[in-house]
Amino acid sequence: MKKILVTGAFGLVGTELVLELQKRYGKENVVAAAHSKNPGEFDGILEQADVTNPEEVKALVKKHGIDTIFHLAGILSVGSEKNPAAAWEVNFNGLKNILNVAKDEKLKVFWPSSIAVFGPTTPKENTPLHTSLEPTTIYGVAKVAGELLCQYYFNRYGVDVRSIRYPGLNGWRADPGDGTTEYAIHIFYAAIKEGKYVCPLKPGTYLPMMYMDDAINGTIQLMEADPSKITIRTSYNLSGISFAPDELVSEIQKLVPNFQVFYEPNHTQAIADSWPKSIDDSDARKDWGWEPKFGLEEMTKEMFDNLKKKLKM
Ligand code: AKB
Repeated sequence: MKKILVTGAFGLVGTELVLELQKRYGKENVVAAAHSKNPGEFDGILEQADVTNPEEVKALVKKHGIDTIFHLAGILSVGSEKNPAAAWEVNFNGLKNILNVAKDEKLKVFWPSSIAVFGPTTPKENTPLHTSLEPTTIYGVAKVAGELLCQYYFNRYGVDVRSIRYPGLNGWRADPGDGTTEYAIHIFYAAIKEGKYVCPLKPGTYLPMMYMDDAINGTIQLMEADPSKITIRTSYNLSGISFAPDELVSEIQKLVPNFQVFYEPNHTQAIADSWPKSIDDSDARKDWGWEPKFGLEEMTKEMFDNLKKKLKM
């Protein structure tokens, strides 16, 4: 990884990944590409790119002599249900465009899949990597198709594409997107700003989650692993923490004792109910040494302290 392009560079993951890549590989070697957003005080190489336009992506790759793409641009589960056609165009066709450029220009690619590949027929506890994939959301359908496309491009064209099924990610640097697990970020803003929160999921709704620092380290670790270690070319399961909203609330109440939460499940409950509660990530541990560092307590403290500083409260 000498010259890196990150698409979706100012989303929840991109914002933190770009900073870490800049630190490890040098600011001059990381190109941050966004669709339209002006990131304000960004310090680095900034480009505008629409991943649904293959010519635009190819031109960027050639202009900067890119050898690696972290393709993060995408629409999350709740946003995708609002516009399934746009979700397919960005999430599936966008990936196809990136893989085609990677094939032509011999690039290495990272692409995030998600626990959204799983559905009601998948075992809920300790969900294995190879299992029933029958998602109920268009986001999940595009992720399953995307995983198979990645594997096809590896087998057929030798594209070195690597992927992780991200669980719900908790980060504080960027604003949360339109996803199902993002309640676990919104809740911190509410605790700090208002002292109360209306939770869109019921107590007891366990979901696989992870603190952003673990996700960023895991992503770079996977990309730096020797190709001989990578046995999975669809997408690796990755596990961090598994918790339900009421458990997160109890942790936050240790820091904000008067924090009040009202449970009013909405349409995201059905999505959450279709996803696993916990994940078996033994392949990632065995193949490239994955090990998460943050538990629920550490994550809550980090989120709270950093957000308070960010919000100047
Ligand atoms: C979402 O909830 O849509 C995402 C995801 C789990 O992929 N955070």
